[in-house]
Amino acid sequence: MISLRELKLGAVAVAVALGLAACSKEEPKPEPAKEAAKDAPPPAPQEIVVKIGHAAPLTGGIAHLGKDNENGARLAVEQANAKGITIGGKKVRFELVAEDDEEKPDKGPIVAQKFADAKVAGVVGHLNSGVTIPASAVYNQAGIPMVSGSATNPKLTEQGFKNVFRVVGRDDQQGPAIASYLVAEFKPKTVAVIDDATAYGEGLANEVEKSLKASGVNVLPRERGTKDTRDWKAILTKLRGRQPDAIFYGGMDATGGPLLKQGRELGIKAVFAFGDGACTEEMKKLAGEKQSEGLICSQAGIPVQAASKDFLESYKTKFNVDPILYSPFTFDATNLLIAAMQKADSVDPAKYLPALASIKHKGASGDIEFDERGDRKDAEMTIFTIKEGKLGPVAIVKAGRTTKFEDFMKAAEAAAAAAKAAMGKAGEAVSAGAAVAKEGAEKAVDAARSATSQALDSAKDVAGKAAGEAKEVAGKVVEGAKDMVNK
Ligand code: ABU
Repeated sequence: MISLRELKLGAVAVAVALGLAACSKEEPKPEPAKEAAKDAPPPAPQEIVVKIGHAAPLTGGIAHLGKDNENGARLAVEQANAKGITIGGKKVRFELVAEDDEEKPDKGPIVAQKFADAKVAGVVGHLNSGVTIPASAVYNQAGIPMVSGSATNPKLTEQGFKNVFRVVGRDDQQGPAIASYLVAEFKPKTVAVIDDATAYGEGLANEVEKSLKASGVNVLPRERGTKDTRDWKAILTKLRGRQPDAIFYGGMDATGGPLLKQGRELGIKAVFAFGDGACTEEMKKLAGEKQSEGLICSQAGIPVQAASKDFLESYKTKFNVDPILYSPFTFDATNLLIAAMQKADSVDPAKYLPALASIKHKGASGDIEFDERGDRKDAEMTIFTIKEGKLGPVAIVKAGRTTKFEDFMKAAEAAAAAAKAAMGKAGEAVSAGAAVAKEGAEKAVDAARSATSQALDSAKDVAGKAAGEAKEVAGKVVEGAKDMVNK
């Protein structure tokens, strides 16, 4: 006869045995709705729209340059959206909000306030220094980071605003570069300087004049027009009488073209030299092929034709025209804002601003870093000339050193090849590392598999034994129960 304790144990053992039996049975089929929910992909991250403002003249004499700037920014936004960027756990769709500031200084703050009201996360622009400088005060007040791809007047980054950046060089770099090229190549004794009375034109003319005078060149009293002057004949006729060896003009191509044309028509033989705003293919159309021959001009950055191949091809494919002047820079400016947001994992201007200030970026216009003022470190200056009807770069001035453009390109190509080779080596190293890691992982998986199967085997043994014992005890329980009933 078995004891009461054995009976209890037996009851437990029966329960265990029945439980084991139940475990070996097929699971009941889950309800279809529940199953579908389980198999559904995880919910897509929530999408947010991040606005980036772009401002430039889209009407008026330099609308072609404004559109070129906008195209650069638009291309960067579209490429970022095509990549599908996630920031702060949310999928981001960037939206370019483009405004026409009409090249008017008083329109700058109005457009800036419009952007602030629209809660843009950052601004690319403006094009003109004279518009960017007053607009920058509004962006500073609103805490909106802004990056100009073309404004070159030094004052822009000397206001102590922490949110203001530019990816082109400054006119106190550009002025000396074009002036020294003029002096070295043409050895002028007397130079006339004209400007368009804008922050850019006048500022650049001042820098050129300073450098020329430092080289011992006689500079004639300043002549001045406006950003809308198309008739320069009175000024040019006056200057013709002074017989300058060269004429420097600080202004944009829309006004520089007629200046050059009328100068030649008046029989002026002097060398004409212009700054970046008037260093475009447009010059040949505005002044005429013959009249524009021999023009020298500068750009406060690399020439557009030296921009990255990817950028040049993508721009042409998208807009069906070649980039004109600053679009590689506005493309970079836009990408800098986006890269800073990614680095900070935030689209909040206050949070990503420090990331923007310390960014290191490989852009279409070269490697970009900012100094403490927000100026581009080590910006290149390019000197161009129109020769045989072609506007082409002839020299690059960097850190006061002048290099022939062909030599600059050779060095850049060698550096690109070296970088490619280094990337290839890094890729091989990564692959080798990956192979070792793969082998290790396969071994670990095998070991885990065998441990699992051993564990399963012993679990089966234990379960089998337990079931056997349970059966035996259950038999005794039944017998004991029968005895108890009989008694
Ligand atoms: N850098 C030339 C044109 C733009 C400006 O006003 O600075």
